[in-house]
Amino acid sequence: MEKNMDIRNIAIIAHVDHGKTTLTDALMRQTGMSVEGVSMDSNALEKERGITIYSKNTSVYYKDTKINIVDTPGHADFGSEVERVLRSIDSVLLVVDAQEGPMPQTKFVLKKSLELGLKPIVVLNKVDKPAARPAEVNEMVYELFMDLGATDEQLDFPVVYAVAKAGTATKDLTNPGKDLTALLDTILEYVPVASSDEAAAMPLRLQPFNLAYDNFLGRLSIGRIYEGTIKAGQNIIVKNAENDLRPKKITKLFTFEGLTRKEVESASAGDIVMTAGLPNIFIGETICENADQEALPAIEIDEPTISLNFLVNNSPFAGREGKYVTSRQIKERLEKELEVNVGLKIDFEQNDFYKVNGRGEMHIAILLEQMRREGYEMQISQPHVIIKEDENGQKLEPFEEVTIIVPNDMTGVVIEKLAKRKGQMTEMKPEHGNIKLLFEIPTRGLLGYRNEFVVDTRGEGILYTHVIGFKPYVGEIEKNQLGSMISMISGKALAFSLWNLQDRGVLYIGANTEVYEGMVIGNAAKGNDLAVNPIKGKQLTNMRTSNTDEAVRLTPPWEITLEKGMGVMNEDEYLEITPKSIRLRKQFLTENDRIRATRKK
Ligand SMILES: Nc1nc2c(ncn2[C@@H]2O[C@H](COP(=O)(O)OP(=O)(O)OP(=O)(O)O)[C@@H](O)[C@H]2O)c(=O)[nH]1
Ligand SMILES: [Mg+2]
Repeated sequence: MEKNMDIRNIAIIAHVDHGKTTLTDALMRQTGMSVEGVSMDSNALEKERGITIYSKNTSVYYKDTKINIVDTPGHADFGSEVERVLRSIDSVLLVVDAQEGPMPQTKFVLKKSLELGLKPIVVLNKVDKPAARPAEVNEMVYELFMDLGATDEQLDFPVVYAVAKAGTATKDLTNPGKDLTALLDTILEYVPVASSDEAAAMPLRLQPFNLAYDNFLGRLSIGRIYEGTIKAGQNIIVKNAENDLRPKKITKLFTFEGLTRKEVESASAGDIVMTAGLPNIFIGETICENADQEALPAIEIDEPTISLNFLVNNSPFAGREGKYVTSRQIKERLEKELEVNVGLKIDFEQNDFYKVNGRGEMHIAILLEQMRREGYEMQISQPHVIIKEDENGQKLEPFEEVTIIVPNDMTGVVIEKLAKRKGQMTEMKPEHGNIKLLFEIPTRGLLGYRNEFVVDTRGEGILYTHVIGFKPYVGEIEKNQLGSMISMISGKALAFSLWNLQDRGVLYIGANTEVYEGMVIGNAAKGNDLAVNPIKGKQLTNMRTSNTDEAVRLTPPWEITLEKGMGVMNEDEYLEITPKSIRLRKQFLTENDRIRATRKK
């Protein structure tokens, strides 16, 4: 890098799907850093789900300035990732869908940005949508800034109108842009220069805000250089908040260029770099030149809120589909995950299971999905919330803010159910034709609710959640847990028997599914577990009946996915996960063993 090139550091933040990644991709293309078809959502799962899971860095060059950009995930379960990033950049592009307007996650990321004293640039995106209402949304964004206590300076935000998909931006809607020049110029105008000659002349201080992993280089840290210069091969000292010192050596140094990393000899204050050679480096530590330099203020990592066990798959179908099935293989994979998955904590103390703590069901589900794609098989136990104690011995549990948007006639059932689950309604107001409801609710009460919500609102409702922290435990929550319909036999499920069973609960499997004794094939509406025989054929009569089995009309099964399974599973069940299948099962497969197990309790 040239010596005194200007650097600007920004993050792109927004609610899910408002167009952060599309905008980042277009910025990279128009500055010549990538080509059509290349996306920041580079991970296979990200591509498939169409969401960003990991925040990622890129850099583009514009008018002799290097702009480091961090694209962040919009989904609330990855919200703590955004917070870390915000600590290390100088401004944000707050992207807001010009039709939808500010949504729950817009509020959370903006709140954090304002608290950190950042001055956002507002990008009203998707102004091409026929129902876009940029003027109105602009007003709503202004109100949101006010509600969140923005300073006068912050309230004076510039607004850029964009069609990220087409790669255009303008500051004046009557004069549509042809490219993203208007946005790039706004960035140069408003984002402070990342460093100064004075800072560059000081001894090195660098703080990682993200981790990455390379099979050859091991753990990598991604951080911002606040002061001084870092060189490949340099001996440095890692300091943490407790002021522990670890002398280490930077083996390799990289900066970002488009989507690739570029190996460099040195980098200076203001830049964002990736370092190799620090196997135990962690987010928020300080890399310094001398032992007597002060550590930078730590970056807090949000604590896990839910916990569950990972076990070896020991179902009768174990090992049929997976490549990696042993507990050692699962352990190694989880250890590797800890290298990069900052919100995750794992307890390897037990021999027969690993206790995995994460930031929500989606956080865990993404890990499980990654693992099954790579060929792993495993089982998980029912997720539980993590209960803590404060210094006075008071029990605390995680709470979430839930935003629900539903048609008017569905508010009754939502309010009733969330009240039962100890939710407190904090707001209720009309929002273009629908009703918006806000609740504060213990995570415990929310577990398993999503599935019910979809059914109760016939798929028309929208539900967003966001962890707000630990609060005093609210006591027992009574849930009308459904029972499970359990196969008492192994074999292939027949349409005829399923047809008889579908009145007694919702089926999770269709005809011809292979089942085993102890597998859960549906729920039992009556409440208690129900052992059934799903492979029984129609009794033969004198009539020709060979074709009746196919003729039977079945309601389509409610197929178990990772998230659905985690939501409906009971305490005494496991979710069996293989590259091809997700099955629910009883921990004890035979009825006798189950009876014996309950007697023991
Ligand atoms: N009509 C229209 N659609 C857009 C525009 N920009 C993005 N989209 C679409 O919006 C969807 C979401 O875009 P993304 O860029 O993945 O959104 P994101 O904010 O990165 O989403 P997460 O990272 O998952 O929070 C995609 O289908 C885009 O094609 C736009 O300017 N106009
Ligand atoms: Mg994205």
